[in-house]
Amino acid sequence: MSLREIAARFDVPGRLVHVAPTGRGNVNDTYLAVFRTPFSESRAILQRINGRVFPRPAWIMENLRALTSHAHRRLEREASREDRVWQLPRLIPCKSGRDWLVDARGGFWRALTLIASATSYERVKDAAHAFEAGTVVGQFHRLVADLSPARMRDTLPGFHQTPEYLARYDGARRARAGARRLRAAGPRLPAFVEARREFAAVLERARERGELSLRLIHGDPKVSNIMIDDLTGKGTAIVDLDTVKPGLTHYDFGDALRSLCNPAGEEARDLSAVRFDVGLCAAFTKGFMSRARSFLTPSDRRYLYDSIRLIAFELGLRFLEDYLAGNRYFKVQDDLQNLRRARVQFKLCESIERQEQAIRRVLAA
Ligand code: GN1
Ligand code: MG
Repeated sequence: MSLREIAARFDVPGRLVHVAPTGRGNVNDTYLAVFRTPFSESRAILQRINGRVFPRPAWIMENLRALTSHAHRRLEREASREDRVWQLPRLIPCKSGRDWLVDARGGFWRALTLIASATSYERVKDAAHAFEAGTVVGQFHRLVADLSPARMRDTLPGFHQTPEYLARYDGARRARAGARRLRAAGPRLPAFVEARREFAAVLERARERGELSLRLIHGDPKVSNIMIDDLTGKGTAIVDLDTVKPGLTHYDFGDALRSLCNPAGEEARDLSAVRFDVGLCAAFTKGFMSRARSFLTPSDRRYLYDSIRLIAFELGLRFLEDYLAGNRYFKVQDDLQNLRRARVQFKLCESIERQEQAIRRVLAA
């Protein structure tokens, strides 16, 4: 089945006129499909879920249904009190009535509505952008605060559980090819990891002690998944809903900040440009708290700093492990890309550590 044939199976009004890759996802394949009638146009996002990463794609769809029906109902109910129209993509079923289709090669496809007249950016623009991103992430958490995580599937077991990534890294560095790759990359990377081995369990230990509890999370609130309204400049939606599952709110808080507060971006080639910008962190946190303050507990707040430091470290570790294992998880354009990405996150993590006191002050405000 061709891409065009797949796109045409989804229930969008009109005839398919265009379908082409869009976005820069590291895991799934994403396309924009355009349909036209003699008097209108509809656009949809078409995605093939990466079956190597997500063992049960149908569970993603179950979570998505539960999330969006809850969120859309609440958004409607609250609409008249809001200063904007908050949005969240909706599933587009196939003409057959099913939510997804599987192609002849086993590829798992689904379609989502496009958030129109809005843009997501690969890198942060300014403090106003960071503030709006904060409102979007906070609004997402507010919306799902009354949705029981026990009802949702764990679509990606171990996701954001740093000790598990450490164990995988240990496996990769002990394998012959991984050991060779790690040696060639120099002694600083393994030393960096060793110095943070204890710290890696900080959030999981807090969860075991009952200080933090499972909620529903987005899982991937990086800056490029946050949509800013082109017409008003306000945050309007968060997209990329594949990792919505039970987890700690802290995974999202840390992930959003490690992404947003690095103005050089994840793919930076010049390491000296990579740093954690505390001003952007302050702006994001202000936006986030404007929506989320009411349901964060004092204990939640105590771990916010750790979450930022941890997720930067964890993502670096994930990139490094994937490089050692031969680039099987994250898509790459060249063999060294995951190694470069790891260095960027570790550099960012160091910058976070150096500014710990200033960051803690901003988070307490
Ligand atoms: C992956 O595929 P994408 O770009 O949405 C990854 C995230 C990482 C991100 C880093 C399922 O997200 O955890 O933070 O790359 N998603 C998965 O860019 O592993
Ligand atoms: Mg994602």
